[in-house]
Formats: sequence, C-alpha cells, structure tokens
Amino acid sequence: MPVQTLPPPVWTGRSDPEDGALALRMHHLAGKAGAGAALIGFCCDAGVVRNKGNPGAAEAPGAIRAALAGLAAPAGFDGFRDAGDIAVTGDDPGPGQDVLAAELAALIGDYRRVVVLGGGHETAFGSWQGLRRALPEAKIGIVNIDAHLDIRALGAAGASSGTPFFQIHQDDPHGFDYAVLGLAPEGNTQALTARAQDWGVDMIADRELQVSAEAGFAAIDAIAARNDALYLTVDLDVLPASVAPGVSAPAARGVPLHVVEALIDRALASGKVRLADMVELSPPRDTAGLSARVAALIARRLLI
Ligand SMILES: [Mn+2]
Repeated sequence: MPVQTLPPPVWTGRSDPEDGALALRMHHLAGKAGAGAALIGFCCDAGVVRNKGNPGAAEAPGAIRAALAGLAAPAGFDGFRDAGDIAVTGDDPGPGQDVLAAELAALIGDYRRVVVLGGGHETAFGSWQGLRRALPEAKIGIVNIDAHLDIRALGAAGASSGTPFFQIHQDDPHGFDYAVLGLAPEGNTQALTARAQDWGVDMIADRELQVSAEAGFAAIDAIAARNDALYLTVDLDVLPASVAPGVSAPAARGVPLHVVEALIDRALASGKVRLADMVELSPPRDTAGLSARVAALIARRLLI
C-alpha cells in the first residue's frame, strides 16, 4: 500500500482546571463541535528524498501536533477538527498527492479554512489540486513564503519537493498566479529565476524582508485583490537556521520570524485564504525541538 489514511491521534496535554474555564490550550479544542477550521497531516518523505534531501519530513505532522497541543488557545477560538494523516510509504509522492487532493476537496467546502501539515513541499501539488477541485471556477492565487521557487522541471526522477509549482503551472498555465516571498538569490539558479519571470511570478527576496514585512505587503495585497481565493504555503526553510534548524534545507540568511508572521497575518487579513499548508519540518534534524515549536506557532496562527 503506497498510501494509507490514518485516524487522528488522541490530543492530550496540560490542563489547569484550578484556573477556570478559560484555561484552554489547543488540545482542549481539537475535535470541538462546530469548529471552523480543520487540519490534516501529510506524512511524506518521498518528495524530499527525490530532491536529494534528508528524509524526516514524514514525521513532521506528529511533531507539530505535539508542539501545538500545549499552546494557549486564542480568545474566542472555536476549535478545529483533526482529519488525521495521509501516510505515503512509496518513493513516489504522486499517489499521496492524489489522496490529499481528494480529502481536501471534501474538507474545504465544510470549513472556513483547512490547514495541511506537510511533508516536504511536494505537499503543495496535493494542496493546490484539492483547492482547485473544491473551487473549480475560482481564480486562485498562490502565496508562497519560501527561500526557493520550487518550479524545477520534472526530470528523470519525476515529481519532488522541488517541482510542485512547475506541476501546478502545467495543470493551469493560464490561471497560474504565483507570488514568492523570501527567496534566497543563492538558492535559485538563473534558469529558475528566468522561468519565474517568464511566468509573471512576483518575487520578493529575503534581503528585502530583513527588517520589516513592508516589501511583501504590496505583493500580497495585489494577488489577493485579483483572485477569489488564496492558497497560502509556508516553507519553514524560509526562516534563518538559527530559528528553524530542523528543516530539510536550513537557510544561512533567512527571513526573521516576526516578518514571516506579519506576512502570514497580511495574507489572512484578506479573508481569502481557504487553504494553507506548512512544509519541510524535519524532526530528526530538530535536535532541541525548537523548529517544531516555531512550526506550532505558525500552525496556531493559520488555524485561527
Ligand atoms: Mn519550498
């Protein structure tokens, strides 16, 4: 079986009943009736391994859930449904991406927002296909907060964590509307940059985002204005390696966490983000668990 669907784990964590009814943590709100958000895990190493990276991303959904469980719940948060995991065991991410797309197509109609915990960035091809199926007529803009363009052509190895936005462009060349925030110039070849320019991709370099998120706001506002829905994808390798060391490809420079959070907030403020994912956490490389804690902050932000 190259793909398995697994039920959600039981959410557990600290409880402080002596502090009263508002002493809520995220684990208390998992599975709450009437929840407006849903999350699903995509446990997949196939994309990263094919992209010549270190395996480990398959363990990310579990690590993010564990770090998320104990975080304080935001005021007024109506909770979330955990739709469980999709586990990809073969060396081809394709069958898993198909299952993810089918699950998302069903979930997106029922929730204000769905959040996918990847997986490597091959997660994105499943995410986007799910949103496209849920909203077949909508204009969909893609906002990627990432050090990399991930638009490499499909070579002999096939689909990987470096090719998802190339695949999306192949599927929908005329509707393709893509903005990438946080690019490392040293991490993207001239071939990829030229391809992105040819495709009209809005590119904001990491150097422009060192102090504030201002340089990214215009790009986010513009793509939100010209589309009906946004797909927001956060590659944790956009963060400096000092903040997120436990990713498949740690960034020497990176974009500071407060800037990444401001970019996410700006996208969410558009009211158009129906689907978000976060990718590339690699728990085996996250020796102190710090990257998972950062991932949990971002997941909490995406769910509310
Ligand atoms: Mn990426």
